Amino acid sequence: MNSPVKVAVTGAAGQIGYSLLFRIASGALLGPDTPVELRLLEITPALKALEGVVMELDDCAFPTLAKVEIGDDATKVFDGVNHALLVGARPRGPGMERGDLLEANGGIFAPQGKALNDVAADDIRVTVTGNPANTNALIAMSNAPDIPTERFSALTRLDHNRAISQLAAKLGVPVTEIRRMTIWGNHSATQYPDLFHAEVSGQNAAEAVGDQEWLANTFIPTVAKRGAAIIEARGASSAASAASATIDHARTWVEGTAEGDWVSMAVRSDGSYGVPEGLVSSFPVTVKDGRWEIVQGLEIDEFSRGKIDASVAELDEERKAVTELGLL
Ligand code: NAX
Repeated sequence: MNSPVKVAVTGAAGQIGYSLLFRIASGALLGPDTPVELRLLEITPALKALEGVVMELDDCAFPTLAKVEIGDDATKVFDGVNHALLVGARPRGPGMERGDLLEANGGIFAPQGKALNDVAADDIRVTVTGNPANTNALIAMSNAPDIPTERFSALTRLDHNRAISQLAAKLGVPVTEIRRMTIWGNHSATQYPDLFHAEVSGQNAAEAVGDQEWLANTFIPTVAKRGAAIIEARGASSAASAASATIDHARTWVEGTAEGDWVSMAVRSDGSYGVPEGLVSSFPVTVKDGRWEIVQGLEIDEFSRGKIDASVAELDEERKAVTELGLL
């Protein structure tokens, strides 16, 4: 057995946490040979509920779960952590404007970024799931000047997985036949799931579909509005699938992408594909030896350009708003 890896999860007593913690503890993130030490952060009123979740974790007797620590102080909980999965966030309440939402989340992600900066391990990797995920990641990154910016990312893997699943269902093929899916832009309804560079059994996906009408008017909105459809059906937002995607994202970051394939991650833009530098935007990335790289050289046609630009414009507005709020 290797020595334990410390994985922090915030919002650990929430819905996503209830699925995520058990998957991590059972080895789904780091494999059967790597023990995990869970560091769970919650707000004070949720600590009692979190104690109950920890009792259940104990009751699973997971061979890979070395230790669990909980608390409401980020500086203690993040001490020495190797992975930080930032799930806890402030949801939009009744009458809340977007600016209020960004401000409330700034109050969470700025101090968490500072705490990570001060106490996390040198190899820290940060994945932001809590919404608005891209801009929350930007806030955390900006408040952690000593952590390399490439160690911050936001989750668009759930959108990526949804896109793969919708395409596989349309073509009647297993999901394993689909490669090179890309989500561009923001994890929001403006995101752009791109079939022009995806492949199905080695064939271009847009050509395999052969139906621009379906692509533009069914596929894209179905993927982009899937979160709302789940709320409508389940009466609660996606939780198990979001936890699963969070694990996929963090695991790919450790293990790398398969040869010839890529995944979607929201990472700091270096200006690639005309996305303004510094925005945390979703791109196609390959990962090797724990480092991601934006896939270069994809041809972007007019249709895709318009969709990417619209989502990136939203990110740019969010950045302006949090800059004005003094959160960066
Ligand atoms: P819940 O409301 O069930 O849980 C959130 C938890 O975070 C609560 O227990 C709360 O006490 C805790 N929390 C709040 N502020 C905190 C702080 N400062 N420090 C630590 N914990 C804090 O939400 P859940 O359904 O688990 O969703 C969590 C977040 O994921 C939400 O922001 C949600 O919008 C976002 N999602 C992101 C997705 C993605 O693909 N990026 C998809 C699923 C999900 O919608």
